[in-house]
Amino acid sequence: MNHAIDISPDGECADDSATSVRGACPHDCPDTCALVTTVRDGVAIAVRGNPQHRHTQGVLCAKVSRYTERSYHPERLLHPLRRSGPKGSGRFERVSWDEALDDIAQRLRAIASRDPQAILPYSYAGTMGLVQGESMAARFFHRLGASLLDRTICSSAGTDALVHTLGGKVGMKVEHFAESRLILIWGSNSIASNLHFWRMAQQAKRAGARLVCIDPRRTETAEKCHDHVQLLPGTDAALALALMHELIVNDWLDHDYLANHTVGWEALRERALRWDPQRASAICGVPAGQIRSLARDWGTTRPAAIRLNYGMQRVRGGGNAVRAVACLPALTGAWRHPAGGLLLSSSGMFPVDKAALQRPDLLAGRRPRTLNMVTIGDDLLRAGSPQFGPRIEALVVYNSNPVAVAPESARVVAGFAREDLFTVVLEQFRTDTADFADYVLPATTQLEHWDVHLSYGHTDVLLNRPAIAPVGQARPNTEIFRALARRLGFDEPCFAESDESLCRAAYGERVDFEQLLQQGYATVPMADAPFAHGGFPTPSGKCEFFSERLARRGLDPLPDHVPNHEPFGTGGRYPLAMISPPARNFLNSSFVNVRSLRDIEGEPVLEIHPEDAAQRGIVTRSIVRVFNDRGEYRCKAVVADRARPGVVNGLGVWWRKFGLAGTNVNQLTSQKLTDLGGGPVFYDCLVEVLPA
Ligand SMILES: Nc1nc2c(c(=O)[nH]1)N[C@H]1C(S)=C(S)[C@@H](COP(=O)(O)OP(=O)(O)OC[C@H]3O[C@@H](n4cnc5c(=O)[nH]c(N)nc54)[C@H](O)[C@@H]3O)O[C@H]1N2
Ligand SMILES: Nc1nc2c(c(=O)[nH]1)N[C@H]1C(S)=C(S)[C@@H](COP(=O)(O)OP(=O)(O)OC[C@H]3O[C@@H](n4cnc5c(=O)[nH]c(N)nc54)[C@H](O)[C@@H]3O)O[C@H]1N2
Ligand code: SF4
Ligand SMILES: [Mo]
Repeated sequence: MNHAIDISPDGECADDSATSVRGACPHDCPDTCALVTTVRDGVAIAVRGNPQHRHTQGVLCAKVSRYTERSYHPERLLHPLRRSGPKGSGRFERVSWDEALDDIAQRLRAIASRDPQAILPYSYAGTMGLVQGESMAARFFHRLGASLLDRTICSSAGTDALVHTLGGKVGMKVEHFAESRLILIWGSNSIASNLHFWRMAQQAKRAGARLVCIDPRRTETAEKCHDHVQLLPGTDAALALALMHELIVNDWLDHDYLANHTVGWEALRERALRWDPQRASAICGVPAGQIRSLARDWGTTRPAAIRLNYGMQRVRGGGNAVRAVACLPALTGAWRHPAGGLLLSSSGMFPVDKAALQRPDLLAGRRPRTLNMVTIGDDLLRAGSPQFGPRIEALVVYNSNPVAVAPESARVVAGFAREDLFTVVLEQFRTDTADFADYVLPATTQLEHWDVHLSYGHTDVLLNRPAIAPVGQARPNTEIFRALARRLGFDEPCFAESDESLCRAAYGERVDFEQLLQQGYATVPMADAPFAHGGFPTPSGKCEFFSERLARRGLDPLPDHVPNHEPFGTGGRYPLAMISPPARNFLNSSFVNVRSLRDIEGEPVLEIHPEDAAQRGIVTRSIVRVFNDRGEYRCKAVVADRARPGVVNGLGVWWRKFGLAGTNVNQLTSQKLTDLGGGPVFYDCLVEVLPA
């Protein structure tokens, strides 16, 4: 409690005995809200959005406005646990921290003495905090010489695509969408997953802007837009190329912008001219007339903007799709206006000193192999070989729930069930992954630790101060890795660095830490209309339609339509395409165990179009078998036109143990990868659905 400061924002504190502590939402969401936690007698009694923070505006989503329910959950892990039954049985006994850490250190030391690459860290964005994410943990694994993890499970296709088109994760400022006259919401269910952007879009709509949603699912966002382009999954590049076709033939082009600020226009022009709307219509499954009218909107409205998001990336051609869409603003010179252009992720605009946090120098010249987190199922089952390196003998999981979220669960579960695998899981709850651990170590939540944040939806840095003491014996991730480092004899001073000092190191002098301490957030200076006069952070300084760097990698230097691994209409036994976007009241697999939120979601469901349902004798609430060669999943059907014909929506990501037959939708998804970035293809998945 000594870290708590009373900020008394307007009307926050009802009485003198309560303090308010400023923080940041840690979850993997573009909005990175500023939180204010009210604490009385050492107990957090409410978590609210900070009304003074311009992006949060005092509003949190339903999930985090009930954060005290999560932090004080009766099933919070309160002390270390050691496995006492067979792998995966979820049977554990309580042990002391010393017992657990001593044994873990000894096991890791023994494996490392043979080959430290047999140890694999596995983490993602359970917290997006720069400190409780990859700081002390990365130092520990670097010093150990463990295998490196390629953290691809969400955004790497789009990242690679943006790097090779615009030069990085850069783009419009979110606040300017409020002034746009046309907004394409492309592969984003903003109401569910990017609420504070949606508020900007609403503001624009009230001022007369036109909103178009491009999504195979009729989402709550699509319903509130003026037009909905309900294309087949994995066909976005075809749509974007046809839009270019129309811009060219109607001369809705900014010739000056093309001449001065782009590379490869002639080549792209030639390719796009092969994509008339008729051809795209056949691939995308939308009327050619709708494509033409969308092109007219994009070609003739100023300022026009695209909120591009993750939906289109989770298919084989996800990288090319993002590249194709990212070219569109340059064709019309949309970038000239602050309210024109595109935003996928703003995270590239933060001057984070990663090396200071992660200390790759601790590798001391060693070059461990890198494993792709998407293929954890296959990799855990692989034998040692000269190509692969050593068999994985130990796995240390933190900030992630791979048994629920990684593709092709049958393989993932088989890997985690290996009796000869030593698994340590740092967690707040007994997740599906924790059930497979040899040791489960209780981790603090955001209310209990320090952290500092960037955002991928706005441009403010946020500081998170602890509001309450750790619940039970929980410890911050950093503290757990410090303790392991001590036991392994890592005596470099960096292993003694405090969390507050790590928070300062994240941005060094580039962000005013005193301001962060005072108000909880600080804005990263960034130009409005960053590319009005070109100046893209690419090697050429231009928007690269043609990428020399991709050509050098032996890849197509121009964006193209890359058909799905499992294209619609070719499935034979598996005629339906399944996508599995998030349920609104969960965040990936987080919050599934929070009762009040799970009650809203009800149970795992599959949305299916009335025509597809009728052909199969499926009615709403009937239990269906969803299956393909990788496995089978049972859930309740919802017959509704939220699903388009031919596409079923399996809303995720439920914990397996809450599923009807102990599985979730990832039983069906594949470990294949995207064209760029080595990302997952969760939405590139053919299935059949039958009554159970
Ligand atoms: N409430 C809530 N918010 C979240 C999350 C959550 O689980 N719940 N997850 C967070 C995380 S980690 C992420 S990455 C983001 C994800 O959020 P978004 O970026 O919005 O991405 P998705 O929800 O995966 O997909 C968005 C939309 O794309 C559609 N879609 C599926 N396939 C395609 C396609 O091929 N083309 C197009 N154009 N659209 C397609 C889906 O139907 C969905 O409605 O949200 C974050 N915010
Ligand atoms: N079928 C399908 N699968 C998907 C997706 C999909 O749309 N469809 N979405 C994918 C996407 S976009 C993503 S980003 C991934 C997300 O996958 P993950 O990053 O694994 O995200 P979560 O499922 O939220 O699990 C995060 C876990 O971290 C824990 N945690 C939170 N904070 C801390 C902390 O401070 N310390 C420790 N030790 N633990 C903490 C939480 O309790 C939670 O169990 O899932 C992917 N999987
Ligand atoms: S999950 Fe997103 S919308 Fe909800 S509080 Fe966190 S940052 Fe804000
Ligand atoms: Mo994600």
